Parts: sequence; C-alpha cells; structure tokens
Amino acid sequence: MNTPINGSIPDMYVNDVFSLPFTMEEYFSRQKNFHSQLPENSVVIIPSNPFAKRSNDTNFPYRANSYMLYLCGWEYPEAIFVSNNCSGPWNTSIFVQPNDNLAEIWEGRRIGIDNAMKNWPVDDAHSMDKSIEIIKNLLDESKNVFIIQGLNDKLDNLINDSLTQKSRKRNVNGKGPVSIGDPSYIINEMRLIKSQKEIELMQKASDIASQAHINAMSKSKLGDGEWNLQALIEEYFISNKSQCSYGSIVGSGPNATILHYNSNNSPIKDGDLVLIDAGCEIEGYASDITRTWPINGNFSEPQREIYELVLEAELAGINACKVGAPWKSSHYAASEVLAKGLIELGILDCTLEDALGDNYDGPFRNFFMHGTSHSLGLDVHDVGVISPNSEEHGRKLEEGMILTVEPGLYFAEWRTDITVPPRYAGIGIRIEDDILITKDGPVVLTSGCPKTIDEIESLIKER
Ligand SMILES: [Mn+2]
Repeated sequence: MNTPINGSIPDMYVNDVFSLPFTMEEYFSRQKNFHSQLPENSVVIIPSNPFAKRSNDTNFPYRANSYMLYLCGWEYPEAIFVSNNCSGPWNTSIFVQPNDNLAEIWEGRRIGIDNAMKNWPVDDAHSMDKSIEIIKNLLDESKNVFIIQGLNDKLDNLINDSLTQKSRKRNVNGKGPVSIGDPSYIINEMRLIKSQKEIELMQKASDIASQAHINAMSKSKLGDGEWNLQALIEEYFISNKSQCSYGSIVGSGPNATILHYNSNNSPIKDGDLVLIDAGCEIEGYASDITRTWPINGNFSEPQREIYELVLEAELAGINACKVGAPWKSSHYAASEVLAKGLIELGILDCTLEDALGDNYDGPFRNFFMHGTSHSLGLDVHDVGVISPNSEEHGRKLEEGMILTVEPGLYFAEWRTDITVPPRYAGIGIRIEDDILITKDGPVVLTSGCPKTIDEIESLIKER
C-alpha cells in the first residue's frame, strides 16, 4: 500500500486511476459476512488510527487501521468507517478529509468526498467535519453500537454519553443504544482465513523479504555494523515499493539473545553470528522472516551445532502445520526436537520427559523462551484467537491460515537466573518462515530465503 506520509501524493493524482488492492466484490463480501453476524438496529463505527507524534509537529509515517483496510481499503488518515441497519438494509459510509486547498498545499492531495463515494466500496461518503453530528443522529435511531474503542477520543466520549446521559432519547421515546460491543472478534475470525488475493499479496511480501535477506547476506562485509545490515535489508524493501512491517531486528553476537533487540547500533565482530528478523508489507500485508548467519561466512563448530538443531526444530515445526492439526502442534514438534538436542549436546542433563516438563514448560525453556508460531496478515502479529473454545492444544489449523514457524535457542551469558555452558555462551539463533496451510500440506511462502548452512556459507563466500 502506498501509505502516504505527510505530504505524499495518492496514486490517483499520478496515474489518474484508483487502485484498491481488492475487487469491489471482495470488499462487499467481507462487509456482508461481517454484517450478517450482527443484530438488527446496529451501528458499526471503525475509526482509523490516529497520527503518532514523532517530535514537535512531525508525525511517524501514517499507517491506517487494519480493520479499516480490511473492510473498505481506505488507507488515508482521519477517517471513520460507519455502517448501520437501523432502517432495514445495511448502509455503509466513510467519513474522510474533505478537499481543502490550504491543507492540501501543506499535507498532500486528498481523495475528497465525491471520489471516495464513487470509487470506494461504500454507499455514502461524508466529510469528517460532519462525523459527530451524523453519527449522533444514527445513535439516536440505534439499539446496539459496535465500535473499536481507544482510537478516537471524541467518538468514544460520544458513545459513552449516549448511554449515560439521563436525558437520553431512550427514556423519552424508547430509542437510542442500550449496549456497546466490540466488533473486532467477528472480523478477527474472518481475517484468520486468507482469500486467494490476500495469499498472492503475502507471497509478494514474502518474496521481497526473502530477497532482502539475500541482499544482506551477499552484500555485507566484515567490518559492517548492525546498522549497515539494516540498511541492506530496508534498501531492498524501499526499492521494491515496500516498507517494514515492524522495526527490523539486527542483533550480532550476544545482542541476538535479546528477543526484541532493535537499537541495531553495535559493530559486528569477526566470528559473530548476526540474527536478522525483518519483514515487509505489501498493500498492508506483512511478511516476517528471521535468518541467523556468520558475518565472516563460516559457522564455527559450536555455532554450527546450535544452528543445525534450530533448523531441525524449524523443519519439524513446519511439517506439523497440517489441516486439522491443533494450533500448538508446531510448538510441540519444535520443542521436542530442541529438548532432545539440548540433552544430546550435554546442555541439559536429564531425561527428555523432564526436559520438556508436564506442559512444555521444562528446563528447555531456559534457552527457548518464546512461542513457535503466530498468525500473520494485515498485522505482523495478526488477530485471531488461538483457543476460541478453550481447546487445550489450540484450534484446528484450516486451509488458508498463514502463520509463522520460528523456533530459536538463546544462550545469554549475562543472565543470572540460568547457567549457560561456556561453549555456547553468547550464541542466539532463530530461524523463521511464513507458512500457508493447505490441504496438500504446508507451503513455505518464504522458501526463496536460504537457510541451510551450505546455502548460506556459499552465498556469503561469493560476495
Ligand atoms: Mn515473527
């Protein structure tokens, strides 16, 4: 998605065309599916994300709310998606920034109300200036409000007032909201299963991110700092009209043992591994890849031992991603390989049963502290409940789900709560791929990114 930062120009002014990532039919069918699960006399209110301040009067690059993107593809700031069935059939609308010469001179061209109504998958469009007035009138006619709260204070207050005011209309004529609901749980279930077009976009994001990791492996050199590798990754994203789906993690040596390290400001020492966890976004859809490799092109023996073990665990985790298997299957499969390997390497001195513990919470977790999989989509840690009906091992995997598999082992010698074997001190290794669940077995969307020791070493040696 050509997400505008302050001052960027929407495609329509460059190409004179509107290019939404999905067909109108796909947006309408999402809306219809969502609305069919709501009661009569409902109003749905989905505000887009607010700007995030960077400093004084400058903001971080704008990213629209994922529910907004999912339902109507509106990617621009200061907008609200509103739908209601208070007078029978569902009516949809978006509130958008109106055309405004002065504002557009400074901030960039706006689609405007008429173009929004004609070219986006909604019945009506209105100016944001009218949003409070129009939504207030809708509330008076409604019984149920479904709003994503916490994004727009004015709307949150308006909704709360409509329920708490003593003179509220319901006391006079029986009209007005009686409940506030969260619509996200319905949309989350829908977002969990990807359509063919969503899969295509995520394949594209996976391809670009795979090449970005190859770019870092093949163009880095001894003497580079973590920031140089971050630049090689993100240069590739940007040159492919993509952007980071989260802050890139480039951790060398012991920095790789910090799971969400992202200062990326350390020099990389000869002999260090570097862990890069970086993915990009296409039309709002994320990829998420981690690779770990030696800056000098050669895995040392201890590094190789841990790497082979994490890779074996990752392959076992991917193999477990089958239709009908419980969500946590990949975690169990990866954990069993890691626990067994930690015993074989002499890092754990116990039986496999003891290493795993009663609930996969045994001492192998000293070195593998996170989960193996998360859902992936419009959000990099995508929405969706893992055990919606309290399933012990998680819901069953279904065709069209996309999740990551990302086991790791981390030997942080600075930790005071565990003993780290000197042979492996300072090693942190994670390998992560993006997996599409299909009836024919797992499809690795990020298979373009090398991960065997031979592939990685020969790629780095060619540079
Ligand atoms: Mn991930």
